[in-house]
Amino acid sequence: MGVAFLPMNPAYRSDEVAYFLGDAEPCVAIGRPQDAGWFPSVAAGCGVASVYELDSDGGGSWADLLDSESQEPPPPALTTGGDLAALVYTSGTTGRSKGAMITHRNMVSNAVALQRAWGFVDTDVLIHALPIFHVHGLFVATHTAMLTGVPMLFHDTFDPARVIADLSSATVFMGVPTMYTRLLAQPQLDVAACANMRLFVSGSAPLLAETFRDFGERTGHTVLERYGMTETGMNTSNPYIGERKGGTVGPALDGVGVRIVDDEDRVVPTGTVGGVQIKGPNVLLGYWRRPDKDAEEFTADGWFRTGDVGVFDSDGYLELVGRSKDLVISGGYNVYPKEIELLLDEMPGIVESAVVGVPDADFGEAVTALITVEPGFVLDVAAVITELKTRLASFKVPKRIHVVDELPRNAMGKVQKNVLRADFGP
Ligand code: MLC
Ligand code: AMP
Repeated sequence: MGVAFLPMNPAYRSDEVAYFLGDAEPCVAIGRPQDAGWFPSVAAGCGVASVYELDSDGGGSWADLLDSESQEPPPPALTTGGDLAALVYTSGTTGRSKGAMITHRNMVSNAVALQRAWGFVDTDVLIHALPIFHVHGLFVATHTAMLTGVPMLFHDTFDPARVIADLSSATVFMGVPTMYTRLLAQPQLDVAACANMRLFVSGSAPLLAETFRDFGERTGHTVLERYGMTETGMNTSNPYIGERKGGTVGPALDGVGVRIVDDEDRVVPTGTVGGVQIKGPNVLLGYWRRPDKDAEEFTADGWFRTGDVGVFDSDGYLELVGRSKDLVISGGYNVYPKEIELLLDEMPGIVESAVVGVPDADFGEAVTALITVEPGFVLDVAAVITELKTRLASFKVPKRIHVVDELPRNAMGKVQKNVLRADFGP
């Protein structure tokens, strides 16, 4: 149709939605009936010309409009591979979220590479239980199935018991690590339950070694871990045929360039840790209206800086060892600490705050806030959480808040988040 799609998490609150609509300036916005009390007015306030509604059964004013015009569909717009297909907002390293401009070529090249790498065949059936507003559920899962022309058993929320009940009618499942630990918590998960399955894929966050091991022991399946990001789609994958090494995200996918560099963007020898950079037809066109960010995130010779830190082993498998970006990944959702720190620092009685991700058995990392307060001030933690929930999607709201005397700083005066993660971890 020549339009670009901007998906949004329905958990976002009005301030978050207003930011995305104000930045992207879409001409049409489509909301859910349950948000009718605020979504249309927020969209109108951002200058969106037309606001429609769509419910989860496919009804609503948007569906009515399509029906009324369905007799004579408009001629397809002239779209080329390099045209914008989607704007997907991502929390990035600094500043507010940026719109990653994803082209048709980005999507197609990645879908074809994954379809081949994971051996999709026309007898496959995919269990799709991921959110469809991030690239994992929206592109990776949906596109591999649709490109192969196979059915998806579509779950509108992730319920581990329901996934297990569907395993006997399916062949492929894709999930984030939290989904695998929650599946393992179900006693019904065993070899017999998985007898019809051929592939379990994990990504979006690190799969713990014990989850990889326990899943293999319980089901007889070796989880295939892969690595990607909004800006690049998928970059590396453990092989479908060949050794799947736990703790690694496998070699580069066909057609995708992956290199490890030092601080001067020079390629380092195999076995040396460095920054992960990506080049290929999967890499975004650029950031929406942010040439300054394009200049920062791409090298002069066109490689994209992921902000991930990794190392290649002698077999060409990539191991991710950390992130240079200040980002928490909780249950596969990215949380940008600065966004929460700015809200906390505005609250009465709070002097300053630092938000970090500490290891968590369920979410992998749990958003945790450390706060200093004015002398004699008694912080009402429950009230802080309630206030944050009015401003932020609840997955961003800290699971724990600790009041501390001071925040540890290095010689440059920068808060030492690694010290906080170690001190407040389990
Ligand atoms: C839900 N909550 C979370 C959370 N998910 N809090 C922290 N981190 C999360 N990931 C909140 C809920 O809002 C609720 O808060 C409380 O935790 C309990 O919720 P729940 O019922 O346990 O959560 P549930 O709805 O079951 O969701 C868990 C989940 C979900 C794992 C199914 O988080 C999820 O679908 N994650 C996948 C995200 C994803 O698709 N990432 C891919 C990004 S693309 P309260 O306060 O209201 O009680 C990408 C690139 C790549 O990264 O490589 O793929
Ligand atoms: P997003 O911006 O939501 O697309 O998140 C992308 C980030 O998720 C990457 O830059 C990595 O930090 C992280 N990520 C994705 N897959 C993996 C994985 N298999 N292991 C570790 N981190 C991952």
